[in-house]
Amino acid sequence: MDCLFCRIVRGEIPSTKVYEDDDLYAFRDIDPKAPTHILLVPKVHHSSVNALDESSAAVVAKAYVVLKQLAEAEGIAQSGYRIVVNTGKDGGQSVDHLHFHLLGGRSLSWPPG
Ligand code: D5M
Repeated sequence: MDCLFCRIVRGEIPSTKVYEDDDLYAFRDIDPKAPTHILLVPKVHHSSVNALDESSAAVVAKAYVVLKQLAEAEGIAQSGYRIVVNTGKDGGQSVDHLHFHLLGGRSLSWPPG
């Protein structure tokens, strides 16, 4: 597949890996928007939240546990952080492979633009 994040997961495109297991892969965002900006992706390709169904529920639940562990490892669990899943054009999604942004290390404003 030509998907950018599938290629990163396969190691065909370099990334700064911070976590990997059988189901998930995490790496640092190439254009960080906060001191911590990690992308966590399921290894199985889902184009977006819109492509999820009951069969993908387990990996999504696991993703949140891993995101919490990554926040702890980054030292931002206590100060706080944000998990973002941009979906579709209006949601600001630019890569069509489901990914969770983990953002922290500074105070994040709300609402988003
Ligand atoms: O987020 C897509 C994110 O993917 C965006 O924050 C940039 C990041 N990105 C794009 N290419 C790379 C590579 N090669 N390495 C690391 N990070 C990358 P979205 O929510 O789809 O806008």
